[in-house]
Amino acid sequence: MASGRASILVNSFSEPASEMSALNPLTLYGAAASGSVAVEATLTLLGLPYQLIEGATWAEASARERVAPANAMRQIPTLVLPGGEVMTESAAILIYLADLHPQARLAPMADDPLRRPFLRWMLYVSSAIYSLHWIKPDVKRIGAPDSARKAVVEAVHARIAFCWAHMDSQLTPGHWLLGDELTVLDLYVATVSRFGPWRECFYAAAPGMAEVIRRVDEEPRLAALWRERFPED
Ligand SMILES: N[C@@H](CCC(=O)N[C@@H](CS)C(=O)NCC(=O)O)C(=O)O
Repeated sequence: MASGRASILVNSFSEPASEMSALNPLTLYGAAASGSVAVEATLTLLGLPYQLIEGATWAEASARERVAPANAMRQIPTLVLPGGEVMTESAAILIYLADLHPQARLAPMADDPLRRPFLRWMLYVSSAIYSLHWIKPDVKRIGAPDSARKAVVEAVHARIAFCWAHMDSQLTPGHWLLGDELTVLDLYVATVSRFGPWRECFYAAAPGMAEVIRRVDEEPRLAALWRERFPED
């Protein structure tokens, strides 16, 4: 993950879906090269405007303080709904947004057999892979001394590679990860697979998913967003 700007931006990747949402937009605490980009990609595909409060929480104390009133975990993505309710947890936010807009077909519905692998892998990416990244900014978080930093980060990266390989062995992608429809799982994997140990390791660990995720990168509705939000790739 890269360091981000501390500024307030209004998304320019999508047109307002309705006058109501334009007047009362969502507020998203996020940062370039972070998990919020999956949420930004979803909001872009849904055409929902949002106010983005930028800040690289893993790198800047000021960014952590900025999000703290909304999310005491001091993490992003943190989404504030128009009525003021706060949502955290990237997988939950993505599933919620997709379910709320079924016409966009960004998630299989509850009675679709694909709903099971959809939920399984959404929660897996969150719990088995994304959560491991919390260790890396400061290995003392798990009680390891700074002198062990290199070994701890290597072990985390090895575990992440193992987890991608396991997922790859269990999925048979179609045009997209779950078949014919692009879902928020594609956006989630395209985002989290860009965190260290970076895409090269993901491609090596998960050759079956690699082709699909390259396709997600090239999705025309998202190309500008990916370019702006993962500028170092
Ligand atoms: N379980 C959370 C994890 C979110 C998370 O780890 N976010 C990172 C940025 S990508 C963060 O804010 N880290 C702050 C820190 O390391 O203190 C989710 O899935 O949304």
